[in-house]
Amino acid sequence: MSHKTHNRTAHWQAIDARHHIHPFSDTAALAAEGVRVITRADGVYLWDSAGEQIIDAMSGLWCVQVGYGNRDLAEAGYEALKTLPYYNHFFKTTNPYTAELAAKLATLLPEGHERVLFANSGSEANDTALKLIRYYWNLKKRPDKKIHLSRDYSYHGVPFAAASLSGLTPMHPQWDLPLPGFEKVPAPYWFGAAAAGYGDIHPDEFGLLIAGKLEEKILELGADNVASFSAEPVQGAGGVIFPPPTYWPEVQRICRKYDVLLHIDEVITGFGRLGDWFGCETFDIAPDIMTMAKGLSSGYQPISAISLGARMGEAIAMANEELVHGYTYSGHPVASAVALKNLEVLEAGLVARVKTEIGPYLQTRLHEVFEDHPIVGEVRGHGLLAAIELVPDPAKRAFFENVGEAGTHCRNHCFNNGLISRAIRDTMVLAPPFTISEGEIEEVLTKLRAAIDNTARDCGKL
Ligand code: PXG
Repeated sequence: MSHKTHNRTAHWQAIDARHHIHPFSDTAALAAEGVRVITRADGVYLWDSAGEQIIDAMSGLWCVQVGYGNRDLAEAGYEALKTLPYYNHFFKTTNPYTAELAAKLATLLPEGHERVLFANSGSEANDTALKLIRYYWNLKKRPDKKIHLSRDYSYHGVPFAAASLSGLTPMHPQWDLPLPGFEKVPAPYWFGAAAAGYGDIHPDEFGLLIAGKLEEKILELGADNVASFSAEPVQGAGGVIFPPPTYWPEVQRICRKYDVLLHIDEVITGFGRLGDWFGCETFDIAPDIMTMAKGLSSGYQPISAISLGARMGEAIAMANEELVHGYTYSGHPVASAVALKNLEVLEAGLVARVKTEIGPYLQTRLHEVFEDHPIVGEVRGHGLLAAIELVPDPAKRAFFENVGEAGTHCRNHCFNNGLISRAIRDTMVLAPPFTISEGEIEEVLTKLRAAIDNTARDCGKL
């Protein structure tokens, strides 16, 4: 890192502190502490303005599937920028990049998903999905079907509707949310079952029991009033919650029985994170509507998509009226070109690599490294998504009294040692780029082990 850049750190920190309000951050505290300035990235590494190298085991915000610095994506973007930097799809027009992207997606999506809409973020995709669900039931002359169900600990984005749909409760009070018409059911969080009062229950039994709570809620509200159930195949930001194997089949049976549309949010699980193109494949889920973002472009450009299964797709495409919805940048040509190239790169071997090589490697090594650790209660994961539960006593599935403290300590130890991992309550999370090598996984594990050892020392357990 050049001397000049180093000298500018204080300048960037000062202007940022004065003028930039950060997402999900305490602005005053951050200004006092001094923000870290990330200046460059390559492969699985980031560099800050002081020249420190950081290994990013979170793929940014769970999105950089192909790793940083992919030249093919950069060149695809540059070509599109030169050829058609902008045009929209409102006025009876399309462009080759977006048309090709829609067609390519149709070959990868679950059966019957032939039609897609584009937006710019996961939040917009989910807001759009909720509007399309409303519209569908209005078209079907079922205007009472208006309530959107979703789960505790879910993350679906931050606009009014998507935040209302989200079940992470800290997302609500500042904004007087949730809006009316949003109801929650419990998450299939087996590790937390004992702490939540379900006792020492087998995962299979727990999966059925929690799916049963969805049925109870539908009956309580009246099936005629329930529009949809929204869920991530594996809950990401809520703590990397993998459902027991009994959960998804039962949820689908219930949705079909009560004619509740199933909306699957693949924003984190989509595009290979679990070793299949979509979590729907991994868990054999047949969604009515699906939303995706992040890995669609590996985060290189802001773009998201909403795909419609046969039932919704036909009804909406054949409604014989204008669809009164769309963004200035829906299906942006540059973002579409980059996404198209990204899918090519993923298809050329990276998704398969997650399934058969690097995913299994990470999972095996995680179990080896953290087995019998004095504060590790569970290691769970699949593909390149994993979670490590930090607990005071691994023999019991009970949490630390002051939830979040151990996680924050551990996250800080990681950060100070050049590793980015995410702490969700007291769960450490990994979601590295698909290009990560075995050697780089070893680096992540060495640093994470040191951080968890230090955390154990902090709380007197080592
Ligand atoms: N759905 C899911 C499942 C997500 O994880 C969104 C929707 C919203 O996407 P946008 O593009 O609007 O952010 C997300 C986003 C975190 C973290 O700290 C997670 C997300 C975003 C920011 C932070 O885990 N997920």
